[in-house]
Amino acid sequence: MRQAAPLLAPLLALACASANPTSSAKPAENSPTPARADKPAPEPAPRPPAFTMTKAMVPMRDGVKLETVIFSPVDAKKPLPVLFLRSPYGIPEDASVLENPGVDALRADGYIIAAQNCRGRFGSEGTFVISPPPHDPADPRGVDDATDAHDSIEWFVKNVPGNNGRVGMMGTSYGAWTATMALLEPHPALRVIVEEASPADEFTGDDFRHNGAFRLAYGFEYVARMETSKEANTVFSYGRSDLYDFFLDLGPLANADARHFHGKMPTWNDFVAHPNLDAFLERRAIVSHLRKATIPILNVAGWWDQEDFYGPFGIYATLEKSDAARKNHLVVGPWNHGGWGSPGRKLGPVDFGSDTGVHYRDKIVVPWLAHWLHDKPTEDQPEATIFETGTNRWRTFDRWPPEAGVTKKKLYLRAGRALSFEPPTETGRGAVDSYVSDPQNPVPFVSRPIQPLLTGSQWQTWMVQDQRFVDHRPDVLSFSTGPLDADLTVAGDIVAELFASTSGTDSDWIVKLIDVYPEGDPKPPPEAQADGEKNAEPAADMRGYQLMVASRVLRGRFRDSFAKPAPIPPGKVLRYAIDLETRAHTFRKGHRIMVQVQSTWFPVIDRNPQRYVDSIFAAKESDYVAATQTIARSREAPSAIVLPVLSP
Ligand code: PG9
Repeated sequence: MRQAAPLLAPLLALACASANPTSSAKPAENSPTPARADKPAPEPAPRPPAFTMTKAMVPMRDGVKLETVIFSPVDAKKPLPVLFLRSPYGIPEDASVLENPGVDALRADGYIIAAQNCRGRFGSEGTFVISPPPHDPADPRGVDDATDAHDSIEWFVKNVPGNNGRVGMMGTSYGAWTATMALLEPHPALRVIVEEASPADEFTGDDFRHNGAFRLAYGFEYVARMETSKEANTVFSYGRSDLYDFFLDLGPLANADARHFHGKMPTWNDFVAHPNLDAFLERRAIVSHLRKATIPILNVAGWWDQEDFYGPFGIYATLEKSDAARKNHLVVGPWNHGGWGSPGRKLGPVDFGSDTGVHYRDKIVVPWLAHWLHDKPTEDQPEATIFETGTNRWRTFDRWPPEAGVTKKKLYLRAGRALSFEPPTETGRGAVDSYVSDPQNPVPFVSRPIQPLLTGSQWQTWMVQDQRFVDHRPDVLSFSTGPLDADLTVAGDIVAELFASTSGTDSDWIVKLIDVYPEGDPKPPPEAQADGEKNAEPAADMRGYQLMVASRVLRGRFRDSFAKPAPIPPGKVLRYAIDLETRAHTFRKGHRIMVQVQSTWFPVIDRNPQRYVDSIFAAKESDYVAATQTIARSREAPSAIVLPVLSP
């Protein structure tokens, strides 16, 4: 069955609906507050059709034709720009998806909307490859997603009645990647790009690997979804109620192919063939090819994006190196993957105090598109528009990460599972904490039973789950400050410096930075509210809540080089720098800061066997061994988390 909604996610985002590009299931926690059921909601008045739909097979330079639908407003009074969306997830079968009051803001400005299936997906001809690299520049006949965008735009401006010769590309995730690819061979009619969570580098930080550690559950399920059938987004049947059990029973990674894929999933074969960073993987990272924002581009990220958080920052930073013309901008909100399409007031139980998704749509992206495609005068787009969580407010910065007012401060791991800005005074080998990491009993990344990622709802909000579900495990070390006596804001890039040893010869180091909410007695039930209809949902009990604000894994073998992994000398204390990416968060007065350290995070990350093998994709059952992990907190080996503290 075709899935129209994913492709139109960016428009549905404008349409105030929650749409996730890889899931038709909506995250309940991210949905608008339901109205109380005691009064039936009035039926919305039927709306006249707003768009006519035309189907086209749009020819590319190599003769391949791509399946495309074009929606033209019925009441256009002047030639209009085209908003162009490309993805591999399917195109709508009719215009009903646009008959939504939320599209009114766009409708008022007036756009022709074109949606296209990438090569080899659904009715598009050609061969599908997940995020293929750009063609060899020496090959004048080469094709890729940049040439496909170019050739489509050429066709639109010549063939779509009523277009004004301007095109904007936008998309979420894969769709954002296709829009960003258009920068490599931009058609002169392409005037603006909005990329919402495009991946930038699948080895370092996006869907499939983080710092080289394999994102097992996502990689497995996504590949099965996309490479089982040309005509469908396939739902993999696990035959189990808990993904934790499914992947643990799978055993060594090699069994995924032996038992399930049988060599038929090209992308899985690529994972296996390229365990380390190499020329093949570098060519696949869009950041290796981007040079300059010759077209205005809005890079949009969500703080709790479970798929492509690294991407928009990577693209923004790459283009920023040569952006004297200020065409490259950043927007970050308190969202999961696609959350900019939800009301954005809440993510899971975490309440941000206002409808941040609505703000993004009404105040940022609709005016931005209108400016570049309709010449509407608007205020200058700030360099970086950032939602600071904790204080829950939008702020603007003239660069990201910010430098003005930022001091890097080390928060040290101390004896008694404490965290302190005072460095440790103890010396010697005794100033350590230890745990046993057992690949046969890995730490789950979200509470069990773990649902399928792309059809369940857990995946959407796992990054805001209360971390108390693991803090009592003996293989999770939790270090904490006392209650803060003043707000503490971090803005910018965070790094953990671990001085650690393992009894094994390879190890994962996972560090989580957590905001612990104050304890206390339960609040009395809220008084009946005057606007009880609107605020019917009771506020979540957040006492003691452990909210993960940053988290990352480093696979120890890659500590010095992603291209040349090396075994860890057993028992040797080494310094590991774990990049916890970037944040804007205020730990409020009375909250505590916590750091958790662990060595498994399953099955979001595959198990490190902990015995060094050349490729973990070829590890044998007997390579998966328990190891004693030791984290130093002494004067000579002062493990710490380095925070970019922003002065108030
Ligand atoms: N995160 C998805 C994806 C993008 C690009 C490559 C592979 C996966 C998506 O949501 O489209």
